[in-house]
Amino acid sequence: MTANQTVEATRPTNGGATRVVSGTCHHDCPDSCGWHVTVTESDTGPVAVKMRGNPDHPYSQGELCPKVNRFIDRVYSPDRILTPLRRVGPKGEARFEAITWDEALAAIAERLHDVIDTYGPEAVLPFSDAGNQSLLSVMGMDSRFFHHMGASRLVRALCGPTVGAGISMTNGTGRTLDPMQLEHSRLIVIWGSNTRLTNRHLWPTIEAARAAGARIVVIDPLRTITAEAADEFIQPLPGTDVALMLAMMHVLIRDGLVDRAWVDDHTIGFDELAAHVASWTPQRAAEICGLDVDVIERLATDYGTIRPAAIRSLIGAEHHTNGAMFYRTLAVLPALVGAWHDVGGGLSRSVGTYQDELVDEAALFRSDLLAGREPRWLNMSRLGEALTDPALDPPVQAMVVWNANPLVTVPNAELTRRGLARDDLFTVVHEQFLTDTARYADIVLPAATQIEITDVVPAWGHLWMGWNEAAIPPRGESCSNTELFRRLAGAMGYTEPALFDDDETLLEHALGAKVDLARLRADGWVRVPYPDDGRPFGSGVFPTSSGRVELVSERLRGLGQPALPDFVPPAEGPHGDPELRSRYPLQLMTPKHHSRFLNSSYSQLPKHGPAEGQPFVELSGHDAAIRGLADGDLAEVFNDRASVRVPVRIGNRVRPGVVSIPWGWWASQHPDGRSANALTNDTLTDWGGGVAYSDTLVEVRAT
Ligand SMILES: Nc1nc2c(c(=O)[nH]1)N[C@H]1C(S)=C(S)[C@@H](COP(=O)(O)OP(=O)(O)OC[C@H]3O[C@@H](n4cnc5c(=O)[nH]c(N)nc54)[C@H](O)[C@@H]3O)O[C@H]1N2
Ligand SMILES: Nc1nc2c(c(=O)[nH]1)N[C@H]1C(S)=C(S)[C@@H](COP(=O)(O)OP(=O)(O)OC[C@H]3O[C@@H](n4cnc5c(=O)[nH]c(N)nc54)[C@H](O)[C@@H]3O)O[C@H]1N2
Ligand code: SF4
Ligand SMILES: [Mo]
Repeated sequence: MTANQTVEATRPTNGGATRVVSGTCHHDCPDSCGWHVTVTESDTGPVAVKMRGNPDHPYSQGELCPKVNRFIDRVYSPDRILTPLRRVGPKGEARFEAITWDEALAAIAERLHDVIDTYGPEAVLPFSDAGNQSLLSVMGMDSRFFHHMGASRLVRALCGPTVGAGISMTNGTGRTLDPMQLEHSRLIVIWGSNTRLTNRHLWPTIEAARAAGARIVVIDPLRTITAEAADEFIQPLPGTDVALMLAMMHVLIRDGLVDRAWVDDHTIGFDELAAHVASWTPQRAAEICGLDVDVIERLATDYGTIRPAAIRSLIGAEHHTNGAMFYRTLAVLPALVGAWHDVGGGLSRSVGTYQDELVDEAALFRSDLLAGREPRWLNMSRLGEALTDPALDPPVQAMVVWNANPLVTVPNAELTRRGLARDDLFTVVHEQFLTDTARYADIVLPAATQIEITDVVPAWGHLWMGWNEAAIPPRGESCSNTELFRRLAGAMGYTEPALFDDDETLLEHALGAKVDLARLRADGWVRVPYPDDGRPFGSGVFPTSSGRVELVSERLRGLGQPALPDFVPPAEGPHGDPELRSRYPLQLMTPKHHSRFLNSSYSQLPKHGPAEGQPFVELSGHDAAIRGLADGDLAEVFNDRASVRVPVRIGNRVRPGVVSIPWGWWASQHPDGRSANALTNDTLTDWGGGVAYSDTLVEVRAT
């Protein structure tokens, strides 16, 4: 099967020829599934009529998911933006008129030049995330364009960098175990990941391990669908897991379950760690985590005695002020029991670093176009602050948004809204749909979808880099992200040749040295290099300065962080500021929850949103009863940031003291126009630049 080859040559009833084009899903999802798009030739050009999983894809094996099974509906949705639009009403009201690309580009160039002339180029803020995580679509031409301009730079850390920064402090790299190796594990601890929802194509591997005798433990503050499928479910209070990990270390050392030979050969700082965790008794952790002592004892004993032992995690647990410490500490556990020694042992998280090794980022991003300038960095998690802070010099006067819907995805959303509503802010949004963010744009530009773009998808959840062949041309006047920046560069009058490279040249620059692109295109995917014996650290050498796993970290000490793993309670958490807790005693979680949603990307579509019901807040029976709330009552969830009105659902997913508003709905779909992120905390994580969505305290009352 080849990626762009015609595999069927039939004649449908309308007389047009049919072909099947192979591609790869672009969503910010670990699974990066392979698909087949059936295309029919019609009088008006090629039409995509069907999309199915590619049965030959080595990871997804023919299955897509409830989000993407209806991707064709998304592509041909009557709500797709197909022409440039100019705002004609107040910001947020979504009154626009269609204009031509020439008009749009002229208006954008005039305004950006004005801003740059008056305030300097740093007054321009590029804002993007991973709406399309394909190699060229996620970053490249935009970097070149904004580097050449000298615009502010964006710290993109809503998702993932905190995990990597945490694990690196222990292992010297964020590189981890290939999740497919879990098939060899006999203990799988899924720690802060909702695999069956967010990483569904990994579940068969976990079930295969279970069939071969593996025990599956899930550790999560929420009783997720993954927790329900586990052999054991452990439900700590949010943000307290580091205490649990320290107590596990205590038990492992106390009971002689440490692999001393491996520890002596491959770690530094064991004696200091042992002295430190001596006081971290299961009793102490049990009180902090809200767990029973015997649960902690059993978990530690299982972890110290069952081999191969693997820990699986993704992202959710990083969203606390101690999020990097969570992952730094988690990475210590496999070292203590020598788990890396075993095939199927160790810590499994992103395998993106294996893919990154094939990409020449310098050639793609062209930082040299900064020409010695060092524009400031603004953190995407603090977008509201960046747009409203009177002390910011220069102020952000123009913003170009693509691949992102920040009004829905960034914490402290009402502050973002106040920023976006500023009359003196010029906002350009390149989008497929009129999102909450696009409603505030001065100019909206139409974006193509993945089946209209040729690109390469480096996966972070498995080892296959996928080719994505455009199945149909861009609909209407939409264009890809790379084409957007070529057009903007032309409109600005820039002449730097690197700003006009076509996609083929870009792929050659980015991958040509290490990947046979013709082969990738023909085969549809290539497996990235990974150790043949399945063990990422089989040699026992780690890329830290000591070459060993750093149980004690001088680098962390240098950053003003604890050199040893330590529990730092989040201020807005179960053991945080007592005054705040007296006003807002409930911990709010805003997890991914809906199988038909992918972040903010599907809730507006008729076969996705309505099928998932409507936004709600889930409370335990205990918390509902003491507030006089019954199932279905409309409640107000509030804190100092905002208040959100949602119906109550009494359920067993949350324990007393914890509530949940599943995330993914747009603010404009909430009854009072404010989403879960109106309430969430925009405090940054300890290190790594991420953000503490889940350190959010609220109160709930009847309305
Ligand atoms: N409360 C709370 N907030 C969260 C999270 C949470 O769990 N709870 N999760 C966080 C996480 S992990 C993430 S990754 C972020 C996700 O945040 P985002 O990346 O902003 O969200 P997405 O919905 O994946 O994509 C955003 C937009 O990209 C657009 N898009 C798709 N393809 C293209 C393209 O090719 N070109 C252009 N121009 N646009 C395109 C889509 O139409 C969509 O509107 O949200 C974070 N926010
Ligand atoms: N259906 C669907 N699939 C998706 C997405 C989606 O929106 N919908 N989004 C995609 C994206 S962008 C990403 S990054 C991945 C994320 O994949 P995951 O990381 O698996 O998903 P999350 O829901 O962000 O978080 C996972 C779990 O972390 C838990 N958690 C939060 N705080 C803590 C803590 O303190 N301790 C512990 N032990 N657990 C904690 C949450 O309760 C949640 O159940 O999913 C991807 N897949
Ligand atoms: S969203 Fe994830 S699970 Fe669904 S098709 Fe895309 S990569 Fe696969
Ligand atoms: Mo994410």
